[in-house]
Amino acid sequence: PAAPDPHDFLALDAELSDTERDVRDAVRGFASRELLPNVAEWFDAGTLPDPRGLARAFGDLGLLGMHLEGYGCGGSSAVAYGLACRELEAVDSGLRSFVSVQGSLAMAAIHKFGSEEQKGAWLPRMAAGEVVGCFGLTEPDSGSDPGSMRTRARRDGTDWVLDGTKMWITNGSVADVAVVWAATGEGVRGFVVPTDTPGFSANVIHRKLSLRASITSELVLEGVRLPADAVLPASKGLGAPLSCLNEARYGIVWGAVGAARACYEAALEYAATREQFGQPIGGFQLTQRKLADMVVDVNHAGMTALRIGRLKDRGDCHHNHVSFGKFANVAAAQRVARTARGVHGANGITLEYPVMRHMVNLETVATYEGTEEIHALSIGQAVTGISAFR
Ligand code: TGC
Ligand code: FAD
Repeated sequence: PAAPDPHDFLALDAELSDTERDVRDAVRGFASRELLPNVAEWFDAGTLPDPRGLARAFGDLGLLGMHLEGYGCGGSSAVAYGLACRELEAVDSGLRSFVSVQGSLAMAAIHKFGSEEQKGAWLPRMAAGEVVGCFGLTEPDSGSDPGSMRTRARRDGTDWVLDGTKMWITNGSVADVAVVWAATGEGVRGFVVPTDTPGFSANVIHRKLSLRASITSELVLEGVRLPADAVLPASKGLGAPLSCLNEARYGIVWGAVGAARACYEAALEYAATREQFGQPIGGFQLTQRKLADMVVDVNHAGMTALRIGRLKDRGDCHHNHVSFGKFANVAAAQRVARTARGVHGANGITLEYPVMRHMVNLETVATYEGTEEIHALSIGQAVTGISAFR
């Protein structure tokens, strides 16, 4: 048998279909041409300078809502979508987030719970990247426990009126449309809010030390009056936003593999070229142990992503499987990023190398879409049958 390829030790990509490989190559090619050369500058600037241009480019590539059916969406397999997330997050978690929030949160909410009119009005333009969406669930005092949200939607005649504040909303101040979750007399419901509606405003959150190549905002809703048809008709209860989270969390299961792979590959190259004590640092036993730990984490995470993707494609992926993948793969990527940063010595703390950028991005990835603790509790509940959330 052939010796393992250091860049795909368990030959996991050999398990992919031709179509899946084509998606991988198209996204990897675009990412290395258009994103990788610029991402350190964007991260340094703490923003995305041209989010609308980026949305159109992602739309042209077919990445926005690529796993949704119809309405101009790609209808790809879950594995193909996962590979796209992997290749984007190998560049930067913020870029995968851009695609996740548009396709797996804002578009998925409209696709799952919207009327035919809402789907037709929004999804084709969102798939093309002409319209940018955001997803407002988290609030200043309601993060892991979204059921405690204070944003309220009340009826006024046939209209709805929304009041409240959403916090930490990716693309909030770029978006043309916000999917906002609010408590109503009939439980939590989703609303499609054009961001030019009077009473809606968004403020960029500055001074982030993580996910800097991504725009994060506060949304303020003050007496936002919406017509009766702004509510997502099939959204009833907290399960509705949570089912959208499953889609975005699934993308993170794969994305974390990309971030981990990028850090491992950077460390492998650095270990081969950096010399101390008259030899490449990759020749020291302690460095080899680090490379061994990293390659195992990257491949374990890759296997987990592929397994969960195949379960999803055959309709057997429970949300606890997604919790397993998010919990395991983000932690693995964090270990790899920290180790790779160390292998780079002083160079590792700069933006000349990707490792510390990934390392600090992964602090966000471990927090959003359910913290490490929340997914540990989901897995704990799944195996014991006992809920320990409260
Ligand atoms: P609980 O009583 O357990 O559940 C309420 C209802 O929802 C159902 N459910 C789910 N349904 C689908 N998918 C899931 N993952 C589900 N989890 C629970 C559940 O069966 C129940 O249904 P029913 O019919 O019985 O009413 O709710 P709880 O209040 O105890 O909370 C459970 C908990 C803690 C797991 C949940 O609230 C949670 O996941 N918290 C974390 C919040 C979170 O992840 N927020 C993310 C915000 S969006 C974001 O971060 C975007 S980042 C940008 C990017 O992705 O790049
Ligand atoms: P908290 O819920 O206050 O948690 C604080 C700590 O307490 C954590 O360690 C947590 O694990 C722990 N904890 C909480 N409950 C328990 C428990 N029962 N048992 C044990 N430990 C517990 N949200 C959106 O809606 N849309 C977005 O687009 C979005 N984008 C984001 C982008 C960025 C850059 C960031 C950082 C966040 C984003 N979020 C978004 C918000 C994100 O989902 C929340 O930050 C996350 O759900 C955690 O909520 P919190 O920050 O309020 O932390």
